[in-house]
Amino acid sequence: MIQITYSPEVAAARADGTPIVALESTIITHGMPYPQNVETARLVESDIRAAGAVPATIAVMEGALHVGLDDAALEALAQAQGVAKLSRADMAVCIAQGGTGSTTVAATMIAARLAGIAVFATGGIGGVHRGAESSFDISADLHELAQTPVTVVAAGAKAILDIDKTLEVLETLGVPVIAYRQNAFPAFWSAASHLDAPLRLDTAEAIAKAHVTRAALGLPGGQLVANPIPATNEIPAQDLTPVIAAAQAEADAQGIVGKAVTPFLLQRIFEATDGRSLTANIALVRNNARLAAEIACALTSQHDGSHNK
Ligand code: PSU
Ligand code: MN
Repeated sequence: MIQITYSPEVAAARADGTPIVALESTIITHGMPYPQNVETARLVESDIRAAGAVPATIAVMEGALHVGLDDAALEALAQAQGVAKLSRADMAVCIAQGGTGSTTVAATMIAARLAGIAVFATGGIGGVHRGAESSFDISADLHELAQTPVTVVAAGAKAILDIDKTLEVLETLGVPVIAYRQNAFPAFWSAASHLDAPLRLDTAEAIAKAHVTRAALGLPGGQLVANPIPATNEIPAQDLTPVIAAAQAEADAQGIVGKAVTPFLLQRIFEATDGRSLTANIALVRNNARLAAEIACALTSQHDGSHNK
């Protein structure tokens, strides 16, 4: 088994059974500009602590798989240039070569499972890109949800994606897609997309129970909890539609492909909305962190309950 470097805070939580929430680091290195990236990372961590859980931000640093980063490591990652963006395919090579990389949703799920962490908060998962019928660009995040038993709290899929196709692929892969307290599947910067999520649950306890039940059925894979951005922070879909279309057209014209697509689109949308997209992104990640902490706490109390029986 791979050796994991735990932060003192996460090591203590593991020892005394405090609920833990995993956090990814690609959102820091590729999803937001400096210094808002590190400020957001700190806020998200304190939101999780305030909700009674411990945050575990995950990254590979000089060949070591870190679960829980101290403030100096967060700052270094946030300022670093050219950090590798690690998914399922490249994590092992990075570690074996002694490299440094931030973890996407897929790689963070892999690390969380190794560390025994059941719940993970992010902004939005990767999905099926627009034009996937010719580009074949489908995020490895979707397949990870089908095979790694972690409950991922996200504000749906990023609106830059093809949401219809993303939901179809999740259905094919057998991933439970659970909207929180509404019927509509959220669209990242907007609380609702044009589609309903296949499932809906209204409490953290119900989500925790579904997580445990899925494992009890012997099913591999996790759950996607789709938590809408708070109404006060959302950007109406009609404001974003032309911005996203223009960003996508630019990406196509410049021949942007592969891992570079999502960071390119997020940066262009940030510029075109005068930073409004970033303000919304920060609000939705914090909202997801709070719900993830509640789910982690509910999972811990359900386990404690079953031990007492
Ligand atoms: N959520 C955000 N911003 C991000 C991401 C998620 O609010 O930048 C990252 C996640 O790491 C996710 C990745 O796994 O975008 C998707 O990349 P791709 O489309 O290349 O699979
Ligand atoms: Mn991709």
